[in-house]
Amino acid sequence: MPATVISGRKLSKQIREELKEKVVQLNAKYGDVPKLVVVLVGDDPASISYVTAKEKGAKYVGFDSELIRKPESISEEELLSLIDELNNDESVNGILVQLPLPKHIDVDKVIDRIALAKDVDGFHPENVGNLHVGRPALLPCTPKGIITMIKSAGLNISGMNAVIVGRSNLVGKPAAMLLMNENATVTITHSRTKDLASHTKNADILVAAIGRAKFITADMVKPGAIVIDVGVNKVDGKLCGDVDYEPISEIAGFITPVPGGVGPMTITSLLENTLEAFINQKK
Ligand code: BQF
Repeated sequence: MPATVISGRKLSKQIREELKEKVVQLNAKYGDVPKLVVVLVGDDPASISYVTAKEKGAKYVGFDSELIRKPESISEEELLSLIDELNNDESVNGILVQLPLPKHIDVDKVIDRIALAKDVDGFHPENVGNLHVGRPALLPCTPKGIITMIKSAGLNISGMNAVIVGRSNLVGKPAAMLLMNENATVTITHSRTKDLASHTKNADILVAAIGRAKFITADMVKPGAIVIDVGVNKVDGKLCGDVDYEPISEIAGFITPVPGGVGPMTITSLLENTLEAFINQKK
């Protein structure tokens, strides 16, 4: 039997309708709606498409949203003082600096500067630390979206073997932490892992976050597994996942498509985080 497709597009639509209603209620209560500010440095086409999706999502659910564009030539100091301004602006609830940044800017300095309460990407080390020790935190958007997708299919993560391929700070590591919080048994694999397939074949949940088109092949997948494809690779101008979709959809129990899978849910998680940040700042 072919795998059940977990559509991030459909799930995002549902959640965004719910968010829209919450925004109406919050506006009635506070006379104010959440405001998200996205900062884009330079004009990388992929980054432009990502910030456009974020703005569009924010506007759709009724947030105030502002895109601040700066030239590639902006100095680190100038960018840091822009963040200070946004931190001090009470009308701003969420701040997101689109990554990657130009090489002359230290990304760690930029992330460290964002006020903890407004860090809707969940990348600030104190948010990361809070997640690590199980305290309340704004969660990184992609891993948060992955958990939402698995749960939406009515699946109970507890006790499952979760294998993550890729150990980035943005996806692999925080996904491991969230899955562990759901009582999964977690393995993080990466480019130096020996006999990768021996790990992935044991996965009830397989998270592919490598960044190489069709890297995960059918022989690496356990029958019935939940396969989560985080890849956003451009191949001949088309978006392509890290998973070899067609053959694997014949083996897996559940699979997320690319496009229309984890990507839209990443944006939806950002909207959820912005709403959460707003509520916390009103308390
Ligand atoms: C879809 C991202 C790598 C590096 C930096 C919808 C997005 C992507 C795909 C999107 C991503 C990837 C984002 C789809 C934001 C996800 O329909 O499949 C939306 O906008 N993403 C980002 O901001 O920075 C990245 C990937």
